[in-house]
Amino acid sequence: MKTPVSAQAKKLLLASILSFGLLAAWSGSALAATRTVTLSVPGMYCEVCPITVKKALQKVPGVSKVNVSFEKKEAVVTYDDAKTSVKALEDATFEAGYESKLKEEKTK
Ligand SMILES: [Cu+2]
Repeated sequence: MKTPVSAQAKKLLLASILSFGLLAAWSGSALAATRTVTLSVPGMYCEVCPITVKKALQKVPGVSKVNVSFEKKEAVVTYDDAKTSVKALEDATFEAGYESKLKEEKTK
């Protein structure tokens, strides 16, 4: 009528793995505050468009860097993901008259 030691040890091990996993997930999201994404902006048709798109993106709170390429029809945006989101960036270009869509994300 006694609990085998190995069963208790297994429980302990499982508990520590679980809490470590949670901690890793939590600190991971807390550290990934700065993100750089590439938005595809297919609607830019002349050389003034990128300026309009750039201004719209720079107005979004949390955005630290914007690079718009007319040739590539894309915008590379660096932002603080605690303050804004890809959705907010897409909305900002949309309000300026240009639809945009997430192309790729680099985690730095
Ligand atoms: Cu234009």
